[in-house]
Amino acid sequence: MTDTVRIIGAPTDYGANRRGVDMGPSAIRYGGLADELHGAGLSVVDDGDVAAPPAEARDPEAEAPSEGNAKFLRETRDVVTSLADRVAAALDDGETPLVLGGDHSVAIGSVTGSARDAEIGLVWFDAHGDFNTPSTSPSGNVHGMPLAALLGLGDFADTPWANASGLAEEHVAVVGLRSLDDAEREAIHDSDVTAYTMSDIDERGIDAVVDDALDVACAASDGVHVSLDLDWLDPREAPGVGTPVRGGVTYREAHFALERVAETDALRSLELVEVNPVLDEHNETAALATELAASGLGKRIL
Ligand code: NNH
Ligand code: MN
Ligand code: MN
Ligand code: MN
Repeated sequence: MTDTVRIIGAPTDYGANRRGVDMGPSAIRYGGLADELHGAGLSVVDDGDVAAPPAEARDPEAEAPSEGNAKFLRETRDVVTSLADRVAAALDDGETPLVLGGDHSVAIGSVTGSARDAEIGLVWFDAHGDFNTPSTSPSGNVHGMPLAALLGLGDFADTPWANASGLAEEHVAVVGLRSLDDAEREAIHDSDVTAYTMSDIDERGIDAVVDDALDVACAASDGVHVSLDLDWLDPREAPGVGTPVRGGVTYREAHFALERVAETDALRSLELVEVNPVLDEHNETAALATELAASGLGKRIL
């Protein structure tokens, strides 16, 4: 990665089950992001937020892409398309994009932008697989679909704005799974994505699992995008998320994993998603996100 980090906010809640996650970028900035990154010795540029009109502003008459039961797919398309351009522009300018969500559907923009004219790897830290498609999703929430979208699975095969051309299943690792819908479980088995559950971490330790995940992603030639859903952590550490699942990684395991990411020197772009300040306790999940970003971007204790 480069020494300058470019912050890009993507304040959406179109894809989530609970409102409020659109305030994530503000909460993470307010939680001290720039200070944390400066403390890590990095230069920081804040590119502001991509335009994301509130869900209430949608025009019910406007034509929506026909994608089964996926909610707000048209709004999601508009946001991720401009986000992809911003991420690609940051990389063109020699800076490291740091995307702040928003719900996890914004990853469609971060990853397609990062994978533009490049072969990238992807590490997806999450309690969930995000492997649903519009026809398999039990909720219709697009935050449960971004990984399937990026890989062009199912209905997404014909969704050009969602497929990341420079991303192959062989270069994708998902870490921390503990909540999967039945169709997701099957789709992950049928794919060439490498997936690690919380039991894998219990059995082998965070270091072995994260090393293997990074080996998978670092096999791509142009670097790695890291997508960090804050619900990857145990809800005791990260209460401010819309779909908490007990039994997640600890504070130290999360930092260790991000420190390992930094050590690879392969980080191309990073994103922090699903921080919901309405559900948070004294902004602690947002503050935790800032710390994890600093670890991932190379903060050193000694
Ligand atoms: N699997 C569920 C769904 O598709 C929940 C997804 N929620 C997430 N994913 N936060 O990371 O609706
Ligand atoms: Mn997610
Ligand atoms: Mn999740
Ligand atoms: Mn190794």
